Amino acid sequence: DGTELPEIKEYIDGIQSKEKSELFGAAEGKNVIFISAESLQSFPINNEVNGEEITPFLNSLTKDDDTFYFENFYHQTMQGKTSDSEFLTANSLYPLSRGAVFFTHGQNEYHALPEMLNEEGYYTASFHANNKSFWNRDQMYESLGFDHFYGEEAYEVTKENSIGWGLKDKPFFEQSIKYLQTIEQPFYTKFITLTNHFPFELSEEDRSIEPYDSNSNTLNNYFPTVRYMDESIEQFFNQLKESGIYEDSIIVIMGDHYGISENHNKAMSSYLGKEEITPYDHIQLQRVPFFVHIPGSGKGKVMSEVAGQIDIKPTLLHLLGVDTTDDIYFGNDLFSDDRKGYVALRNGDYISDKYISTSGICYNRETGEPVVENAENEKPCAPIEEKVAQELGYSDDLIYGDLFRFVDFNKIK
Ligand code: GP9
Ligand code: MN
Repeated sequence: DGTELPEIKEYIDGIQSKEKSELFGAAEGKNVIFISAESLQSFPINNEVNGEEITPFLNSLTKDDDTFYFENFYHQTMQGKTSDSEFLTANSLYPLSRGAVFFTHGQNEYHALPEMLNEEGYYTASFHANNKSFWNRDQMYESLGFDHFYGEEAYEVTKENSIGWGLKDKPFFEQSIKYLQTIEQPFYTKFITLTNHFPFELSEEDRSIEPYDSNSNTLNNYFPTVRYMDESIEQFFNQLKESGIYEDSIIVIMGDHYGISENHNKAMSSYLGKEEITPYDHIQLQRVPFFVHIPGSGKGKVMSEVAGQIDIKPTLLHLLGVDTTDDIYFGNDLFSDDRKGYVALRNGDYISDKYISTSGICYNRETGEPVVENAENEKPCAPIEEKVAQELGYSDDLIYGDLFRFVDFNKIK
């Protein structure tokens, strides 16, 4: 019956940013083009393989005047993979520790980003060239407030333009433009890429760089498919410019989750030139790129604060000038200075400005050295550990109890 809500709301009140950031409303009325980049981690960004750049286009965005690039941004997904990243992005709630919330709680009441933008007069759609019921998207998208889902049947998929999981990213973006040109503006659209998915298959003709050479074919083949995705995003930017959509839009790019699991640590350590991948390194490898590109803004820069997928909903809503004071969510506006200062991972590990807490060890985030406990420095990671456990618990309460049923957001407004 929602009796837990006041306590949860009080907690949330304590972590929300109180000040409006300087960028509040900076993209008011603009279209949003959100690209969910399959399995893209941060380590290939501004890095090389066989002496060649892996992501030349994304690298150029990290230096671009109109782009904010978050270099310490973490994915927070669990077993629900892409769907967990979608859940985090839409709701600023945590996914579940087991299973996929898209399947288990697809019929809950939510107060998601697409629904909120709907109320602001936005048309909302998701584009993904896969079976509509994969991850129970068809059902969950309705609960999240998407007006339309352009699934596999909206695309011309042939043997020639497919590989691995389906339609290749270049034809995917190319074929999406005609839909973008006809839907009502302003729109919020999400594009989910597919080619850079395990096991990272790519035909010779689509390969612009050579694989890496190690004992892991997964890691070896990851680099050419990451490059292919980078090229597909560059091509999409150009097509958006040609079709006149670009000027009135902001473009957001996010890596959905890791692509290279810890099973490939040996190959990964050789690529990174390290003796081994420590628990600290493993957490740092959970960084995924996050870009916010605002054409003509001129304010872009590299943002080094710790951030995560939980922060996307309030960040985007504030950019679009939507007030979220009475909303229920666990992230922060990444452009506000008043943030909680840590990113919680679903297993209770966390990254704060100062520490990384994982496997029961408290690391100094800057140096990667375990923090030495002494009389003045007793259990330095413990206070935030407790907050993280509490926060994950509240998020679970909201989902398991379907508590959004008991909140009348219209009344609050
Ligand atoms: C499937 C695509 C990939 O539609 O989103 O899913 P993943 O395996 O990454 O969760
Ligand atoms: Mn994925």
